[in-house]
Amino acid sequence: MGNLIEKVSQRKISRRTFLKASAAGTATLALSGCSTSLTTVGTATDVGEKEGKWVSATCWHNCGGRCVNKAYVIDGIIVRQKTDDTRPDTPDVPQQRGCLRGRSQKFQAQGADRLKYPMIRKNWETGGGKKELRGKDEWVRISWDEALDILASETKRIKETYGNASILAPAPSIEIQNLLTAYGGFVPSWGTVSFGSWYLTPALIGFSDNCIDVKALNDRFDMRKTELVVAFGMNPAWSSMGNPTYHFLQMKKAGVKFIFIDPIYHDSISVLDGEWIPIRPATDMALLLAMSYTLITEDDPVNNPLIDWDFLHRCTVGFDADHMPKDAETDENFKDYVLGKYDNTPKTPEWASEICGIDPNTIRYLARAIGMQNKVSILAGWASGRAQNSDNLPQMFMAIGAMTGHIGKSGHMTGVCCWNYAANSGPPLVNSGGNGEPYLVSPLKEALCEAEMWTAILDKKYKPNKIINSIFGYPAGWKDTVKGLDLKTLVPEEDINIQMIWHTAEASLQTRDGMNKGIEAHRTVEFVVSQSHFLTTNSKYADLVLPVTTLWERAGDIAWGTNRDALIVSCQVIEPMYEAKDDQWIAEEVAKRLDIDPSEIVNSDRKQQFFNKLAGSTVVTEDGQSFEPLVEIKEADISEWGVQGQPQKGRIPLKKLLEDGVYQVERYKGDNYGFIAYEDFRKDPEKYLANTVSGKMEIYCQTLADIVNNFGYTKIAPYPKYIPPVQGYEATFKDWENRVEGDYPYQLITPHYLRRSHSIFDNIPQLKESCPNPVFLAAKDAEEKGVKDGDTVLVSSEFGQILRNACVTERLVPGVVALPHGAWCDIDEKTGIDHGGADNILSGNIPTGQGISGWNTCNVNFEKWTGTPLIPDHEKPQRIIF
Ligand SMILES: Nc1nc2c(c(=O)[nH]1)N[C@H]1C(S)=C(S)[C@@H](COP(=O)(O)OP(=O)(O)OC[C@H]3O[C@@H](n4cnc5c(=O)[nH]c(N)nc54)[C@H](O)[C@@H]3O)O[C@H]1N2
Ligand SMILES: Nc1nc2c(c(=O)[nH]1)N[C@H]1C(S)=C(S)[C@@H](COP(=O)(O)OP(=O)(O)OC[C@H]3O[C@@H](n4cnc5c(=O)[nH]c(N)nc54)[C@H](O)[C@@H]3O)O[C@H]1N2
Ligand SMILES: [Mo]
Repeated sequence: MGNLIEKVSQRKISRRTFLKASAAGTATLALSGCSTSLTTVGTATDVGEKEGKWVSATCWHNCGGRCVNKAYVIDGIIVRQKTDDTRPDTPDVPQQRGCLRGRSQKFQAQGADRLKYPMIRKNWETGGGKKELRGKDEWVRISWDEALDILASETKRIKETYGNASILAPAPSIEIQNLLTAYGGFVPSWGTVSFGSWYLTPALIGFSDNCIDVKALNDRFDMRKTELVVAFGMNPAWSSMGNPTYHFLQMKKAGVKFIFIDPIYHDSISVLDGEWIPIRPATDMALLLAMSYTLITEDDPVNNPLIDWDFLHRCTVGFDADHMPKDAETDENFKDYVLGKYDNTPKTPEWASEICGIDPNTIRYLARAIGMQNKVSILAGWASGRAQNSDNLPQMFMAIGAMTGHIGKSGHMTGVCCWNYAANSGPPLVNSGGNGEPYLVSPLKEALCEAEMWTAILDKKYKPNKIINSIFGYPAGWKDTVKGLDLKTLVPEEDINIQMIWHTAEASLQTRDGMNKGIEAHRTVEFVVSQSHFLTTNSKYADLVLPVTTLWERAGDIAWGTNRDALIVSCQVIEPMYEAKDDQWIAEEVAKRLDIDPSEIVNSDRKQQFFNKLAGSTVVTEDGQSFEPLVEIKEADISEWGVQGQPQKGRIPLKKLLEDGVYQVERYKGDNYGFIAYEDFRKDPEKYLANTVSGKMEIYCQTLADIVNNFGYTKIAPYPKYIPPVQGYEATFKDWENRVEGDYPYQLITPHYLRRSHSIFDNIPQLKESCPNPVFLAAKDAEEKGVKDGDTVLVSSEFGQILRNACVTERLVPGVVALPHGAWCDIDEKTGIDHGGADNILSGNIPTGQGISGWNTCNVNFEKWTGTPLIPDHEKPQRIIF
């Protein structure tokens, strides 16, 4: 690559003429950030007159949607985007249309703030060199050779000095995971990230096999047969882009009524004309216990049948004294707990109301509404489980679904409706093949819980545990994992000495608990490296920053994640920007320098990997009984691609799939792809056993209590019991009994926000302008504190402080502050206050239960800021280093 800076200065394209060639009026960034334009385009007039072509593309983010995205490329520059137009749009077979973020993807790929070259911190020296300057030092451009040599020699030095267990790679990309494993191992991180208590609990109690369970609910056509949806902490209009909200609209058209239980009157409630029952965060357990109390005390099998005794009897254990599982170590049961037998506190609506803030009569109304006589769907997002001490909450959802019999029947369901598969459950109808790459697992026993990852680095102590022994720890195979383990003895703390942090395709410094501690930890270790597209927070606080290619600069891929109906493909859209390299190339180059044979960690290039996935893709047969190859591949395709493979017959020719960018299974009413979750189990629980010790759904689950308690953080019961979160509503008071307000009297929640996919897209000026990322304050609270809409506000917790401009709204429960998740921090080094509004500046490091990251349990205070008001985010300069 020649000198890009020189080429930039030689560029002749004027901004005005370029804009003419570009559909969007906001193409300035694409222009100023685009290297490929520099060598190939010549003048603007050329661009305007040249024919381009549409290239199938897709997003590469963990955003809650899975959509088709197409890029119009002229001479190597993306000038415009569109979304799915391969078919007509109908309610049953909708187009897979993209969102505001997907349609801004070109501003990402061609952003002016893309990292252009490898860079090292100016004051860096072997061993660290002024480590406290991380995050504030200047950057120096270096060559790839220098960068790779530094990276390899620091990895070697640190391994030889401190051992492999001094190298932390939090949630690493596979190439670096393989590299570090081949080099003897590293310390991965583990955590409940998205799922909170939905991480381990469901699999242990027989309510799903995994934290991501696409088979937990009935399919989208059957959902239209329900009469009432009661949804807890679910806002698909914000957090499941693509079709989920459209599927809900079809339910509404079919006459379904919606009740939403949420601290926010959000856009999904308004679009579905739902009934809003405002609730305080992390108090769903109290509400559900009181609903259970109403059901138990009002049920009359003859005159007022609310409880499905048949289902409880046949399919569950632990509901009452007559149905205890054999391995129970106490004689306590759920029903008697609800009635107050053990603590003299019946869980009445009046009891719950004090905690959750919902009127007792409303609680009774809700309980009656979900009684067994009605066709009800009880749906939950993960958000209410992203709370400290919530390990029994998924069990409570299962218990209430079982009590009311809304499991395993058409029109009835209970479970998680979230993320990519919201409102579109059932086994996928079309599947990607594998890429054929190795997956090596670090042999070390050390792994850090993300809720204490940063404090473990600072304190040099961590809590090992016996259960999470694989990197992801996905729990479907929990029985094998815990076989032979003594779950009654706790593991003592152990020493750990992290001296190197290797960041890859994650934003952990932003997205994990307690950023201020995280920054401190980053300023303590001897070496930090980060591979990224932009100067993200991970990179800003690193020593060495390596620019990597985006998916659009690679050979192509199939979108990961789930979209039951559709398989979405992406081709290479543009050439690599500037000196950006593939993560895989970096891993191979470092391997060579560490005397590791690259073939140990990588099998083939990206093109072959893409081909493997395509060739292995399958699609359901018309009768719904089996799967057949999706893609037809000819000998000529194989030689054109220059890959290894065999010709095969398939549903769609390779070229057509790549051109369309999507293959979608046609669905229609009465097709063979309907799905009722737990139907077999409900019909014959003796034959179709649940994956539990008893083979039933366990409302009392000894395994759950034993496993969770063995993590050694906090203690739970084997059945749903209310435990106030460490930082929950009760903790907003210094003295709960007398309701004396504490120093942090508000509860913070961090909803997933339209501007971003987590931290991704936060640097896109267009999105910043359209979604300003305020802090949402309840009108009553704002008035009490003299804060007006638009005022700059200082939000403080025990752990940090941020500034944001206020959006004062009636749509939020008083006592709650809502700060959108994922903004990039922008810390004023003089005051330590974050002007970016990063949510995890406010969160602490408080692991509870199964190591939960309790995003929605964080207590804060706020006040009007008397210093200089904050300018809108989009007016701040971009982070452009070179
Ligand atoms: N306070 C609070 N914290 C939360 C949450 C919350 O609600 N509140 N939500 C949690 C949830 S649900 C989740 S899933 C996590 C998400 O946590 P993360 O996964 O850490 O978040 P992302 O912002 O998606 O970070 C992905 C990063 O990888 C980069 N990247 C993408 N592709 C590549 C690639 O090919 N190579 C390299 N090197 N980099 C790449 C992106 O640019 C981005 O910087 O956050 C969690 N954190
Ligand atoms: N725009 C956008 N969409 C995304 C993402 C993103 O970053 N941006 N991230 C994706 C990912 S990885 C994930 S895991 C999903 C997460 O998606 P969700 O789990 O839906 O996450 P949230 O947006 O945090 O919360 C949804 C709703 O729950 C409410 N809520 C919070 N706490 C409680 C509570 O204790 N009880 C009740 N009843 N309600 C509560 C919030 O007010 C909000 O309206 O989103 C995905 N979609
Ligand atoms: Mo997530």
